[in-house]
Amino acid sequence: DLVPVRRALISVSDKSGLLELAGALADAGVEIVSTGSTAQTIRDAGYTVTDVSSVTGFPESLDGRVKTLHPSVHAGLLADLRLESHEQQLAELGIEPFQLVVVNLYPFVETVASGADTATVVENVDIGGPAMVRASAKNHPNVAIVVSPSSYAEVVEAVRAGGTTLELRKRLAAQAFAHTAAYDTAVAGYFASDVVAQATEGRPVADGQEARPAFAEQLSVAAGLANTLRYGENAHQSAALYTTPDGTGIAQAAQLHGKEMSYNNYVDADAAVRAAYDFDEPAVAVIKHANPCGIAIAPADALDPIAAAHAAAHACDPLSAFGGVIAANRPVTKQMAETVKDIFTEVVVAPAFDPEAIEILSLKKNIRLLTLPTDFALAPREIKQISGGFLVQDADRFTGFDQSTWTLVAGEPADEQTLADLAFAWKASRAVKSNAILLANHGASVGVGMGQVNRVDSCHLAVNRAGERATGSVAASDAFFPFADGLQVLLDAGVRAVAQPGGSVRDDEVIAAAKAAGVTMYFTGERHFFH
Ligand code: 93A
Repeated sequence: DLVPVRRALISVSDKSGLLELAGALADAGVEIVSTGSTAQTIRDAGYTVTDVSSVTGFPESLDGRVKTLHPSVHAGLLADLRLESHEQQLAELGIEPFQLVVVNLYPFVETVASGADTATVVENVDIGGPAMVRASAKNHPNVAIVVSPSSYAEVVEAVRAGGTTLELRKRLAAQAFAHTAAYDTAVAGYFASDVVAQATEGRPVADGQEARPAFAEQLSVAAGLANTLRYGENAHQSAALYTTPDGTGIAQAAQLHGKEMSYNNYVDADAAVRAAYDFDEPAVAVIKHANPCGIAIAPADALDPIAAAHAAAHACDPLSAFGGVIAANRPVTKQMAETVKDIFTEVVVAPAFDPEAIEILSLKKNIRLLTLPTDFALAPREIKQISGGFLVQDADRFTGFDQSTWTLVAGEPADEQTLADLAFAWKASRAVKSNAILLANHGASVGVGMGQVNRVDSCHLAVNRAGERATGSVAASDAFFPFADGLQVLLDAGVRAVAQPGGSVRDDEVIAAAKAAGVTMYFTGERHFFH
């Protein structure tokens, strides 16, 4: 099964290692056939090369769109010389077979990542290259197909040793098909993301300039920008982190100190940032299992605002904060570090750390310290995998939050402090997994009910967590109360005001319950499910 190499076809966009390869093939007496700039590069280095146009008898045309797409090339790639009939037909047609094909494709992924316009991106969809790659890979009993400069050395060695083995050609064919599959996935993602953008924004996407998270995701998979993680959610699951080439965010946050980030660390740090970074005021979120066990903003008169916000967030549920992940949207101060150092904490993420804070926290060997600027580029869309595909949606953000659009549906209009607390609770509830009920007072959560499959249980959970602090607190619900029962749990606990989207068919019953308790209730008109 050894195939000696007499004739090679080389057509590469990435010219790294090309001259060493061409030199080695020339030395081994191999005839080299090549396309435009590949041929030029080889010729300039002093090696003999045959232009593909002299093989096809057809000029490279249409700005290079038609170079190798010709029977004289493809019959030479596809002929199975184990068959007498193929050998005979090639002879009749006057076509010489190839035994080695070296192709790498137009740099599609890199062109998109560079922010090029649509026309340039489309021009970088390689057609002739993948056709040669697939033809040669299909015909691996006769042809060795090389798609990466990292394979040149091995192939040259085989050529020198008398030919390529079937084992090598099969391995190269597998790489080749994987390569064209990844390439087409990136191309498909690029086109599909326009469709997604149009569907989610209700307007056509101009010029391919939209951000493309779905595409970026696929790009990074295609480009292999992956970091292997120690394991996944559990020790028996292998895992990796893929970063998007054009993005910033928790996946790219700089680590100042501590052990390697784990899969769960990333998930929780992402949730923590989602919770804390949306606030304009100094804010801290403490996260466990992607849910907040406390969120707080600093009181206006705090001397050390971020330390005060942390203390308040921690106080919400100190028991759950053990082993948590903390996000702060202001630099971590010495005072905050002094408190955090005594609480077992997995990760702290903040825009910066004061030098004393780093000094204090780095005494803890295991705590991971990450920096992420507050103006990091938020992914405009979110992707969730389901079996057989994935779902894409616009990210849920508080853009242009405007409390004056709320409707008072029960009780007296809230005073300024209550309105501020309701605004805080409402924003904070967005970071809580549904069904979410968040009780707050003075800019800090005092009880959080999360992730329950009915709203009544979430109300009980929030009230139980808050204990005595439920009395006089305000409540936010991420979605409407379908019945009055959940709200009644909050009213019985002494909640003084409630914000919820409204929109239930039983809104009248819910409003009546609030009125009966003399409690203020606003409809926000917007739901913030988070799963
Ligand atoms: O535009 S193409 O899709 N049409 C072709 O017929 C064709 N043949 C080779 N692109 C084609 N190629 C690609 O050109 C190869 O995949 C390679 O990436 C590139 C090499 O061109 P040059 O040698 O001119 O740099």
